[in-house]
Amino acid sequence: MLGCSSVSSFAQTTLRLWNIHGEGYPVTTAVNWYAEQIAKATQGRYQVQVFSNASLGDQPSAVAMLKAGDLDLAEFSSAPLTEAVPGIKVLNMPFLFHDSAHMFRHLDGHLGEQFEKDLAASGFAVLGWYDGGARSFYCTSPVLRINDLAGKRIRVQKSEVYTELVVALKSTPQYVPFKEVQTAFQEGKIDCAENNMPSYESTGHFRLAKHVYLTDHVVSPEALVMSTKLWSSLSPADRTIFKDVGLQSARYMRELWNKRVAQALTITTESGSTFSRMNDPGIMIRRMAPLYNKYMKDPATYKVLLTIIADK
Ligand code: GTR
Repeated sequence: MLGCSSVSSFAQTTLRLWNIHGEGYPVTTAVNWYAEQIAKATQGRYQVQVFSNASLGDQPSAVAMLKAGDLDLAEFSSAPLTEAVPGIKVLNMPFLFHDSAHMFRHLDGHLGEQFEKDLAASGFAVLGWYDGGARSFYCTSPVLRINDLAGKRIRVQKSEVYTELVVALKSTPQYVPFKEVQTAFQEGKIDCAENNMPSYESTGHFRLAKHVYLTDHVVSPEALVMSTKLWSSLSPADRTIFKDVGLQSARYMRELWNKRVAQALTITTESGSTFSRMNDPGIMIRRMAPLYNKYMKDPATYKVLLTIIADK
């Protein structure tokens, strides 16, 4: 947080917001909107400076910086957050949420409140849940069935659940920062990656890995968060402003997201990507048994898992 005295009668504080995506991506548009609205709602007392494109470092280091209070705000996906907060690990579980609507029914309700408490206790005050969509695999060679993924080097985020998921498919997980995946494809260091369609398109990965295997294996959220260090220094009135505007930005992001998914499919199809849908999800779900067994036994996750499974 940079405190600067302004020439006017009130103090102005500049906050730094970290974001991984580039201009035009739904997350970026929503956090830019957030910055503008915060300036308006606080009559300029707070200015949010948005650093997009991971210009302040990759996502795992930004998570550590925010936790330490060296960053004020950020938009993170659930994978690096779950590394910092084991209580929310189920948010990356394969085939848990059917789709974003199912996920938000839980996140906008009691479970969301519980996740927010867990996150706050670890240094992250949630201002809004954004959509991370449904993730699928994409590869440099055709994938028509699950067994075609076996033996492939698959780029994943550095996260326990994603690692286990790929190992359960008999593939080799490769940790590559998001911004380096393109180079890893170009240099032949990976055969596949997995992501949602807007990221597949916005990163240009679709030009290098044309074969999409539509599995929707993880439907997960992202979150706009503030460091709890900053949150606890705010007045109750300012907390209300930061949270209310955060919730509005999340609604805005979710609308933009749905449009962007459709747009990404059109762009990648027109450029020659091929899509094959997994015919029998049951086969992949059965492969995930080691993960379900593990997290059903883990005291940090089993209650939440049961709650979601009971309300499918
Ligand atoms: C994207 C997500 C990013 C990052 C990326 C990745 O979908 O929005 O925050 O997590 O995936 O795979 O590294």
